Amino acid sequence: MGVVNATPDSFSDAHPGARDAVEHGLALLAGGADLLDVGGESTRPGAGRVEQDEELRRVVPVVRELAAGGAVVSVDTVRARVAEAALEAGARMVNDVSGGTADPAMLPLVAAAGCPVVLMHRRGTSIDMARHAVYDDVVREVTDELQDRLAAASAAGVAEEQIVLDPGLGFAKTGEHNWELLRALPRLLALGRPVLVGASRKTFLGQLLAAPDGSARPPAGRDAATAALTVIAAQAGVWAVRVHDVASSADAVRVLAAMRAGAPAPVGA
Ligand code: PMM
Repeated sequence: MGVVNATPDSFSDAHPGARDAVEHGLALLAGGADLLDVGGESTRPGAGRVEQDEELRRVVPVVRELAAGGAVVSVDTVRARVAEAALEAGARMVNDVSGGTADPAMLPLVAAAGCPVVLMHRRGTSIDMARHAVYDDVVREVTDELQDRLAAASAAGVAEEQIVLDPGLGFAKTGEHNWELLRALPRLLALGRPVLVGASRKTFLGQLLAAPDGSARPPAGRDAATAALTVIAAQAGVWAVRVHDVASSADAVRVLAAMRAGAPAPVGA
């Protein structure tokens, strides 16, 4: 899943104009993306809300053009109205980082549309999530809370087979919480639903790759580490990874697929 941020303020990879965002989406498809995730509201820690009309203005034209060109598009939004407009414009999936908690109309909308939905785990909102990063047992609590979201979606009429779960790396999680969740991917998969992982260029990778003076590696220098996590996620059996640099992760997945297939080395190699 390639990230298309139609936002002026994402922590990495902002594409403020519709033309710019569409071109970026096309480049991600050329790099091997199966799916494009278009979002108009930054979720970086501390980010304020964008007005609904502004989010619609950013997202809908980009979804429409990419979908018209044949791309499979998901819309990254917590607003039912934005999800609805994006589905009308050709999106086929909704990616809700609030897991259906931010807007009471979201789960009923998804149920009525009959489309797949990503329910991501988070606590609090972008404004206050840092202070919610407190767990006794992060894996058990995230797993339990995802199970609750699954139950809420089912109760709202969403077919279980349409639901994808996501541990929400970095959303009310410290770096250590993220690593614990990544080590526990089999436990998330044991919930019985496909799992999406979004580790791409996130702060915990910047911290892992910090310079000797302790300063975090900037986002653009985190793609090799992201691709390493793509291998680990794919090996564990996750359904998709949400990444900024699609080409490196697509290559990584191909390597894993070749290993699994026992593919012979090319002649002359
Ligand atoms: N991360 C971001 C935004 N949307 N959606 C899902 N399902 N999972 C994620 O981990 C996730 C997401 C934040 O990253 P960005 O600012 O690069 O979009």
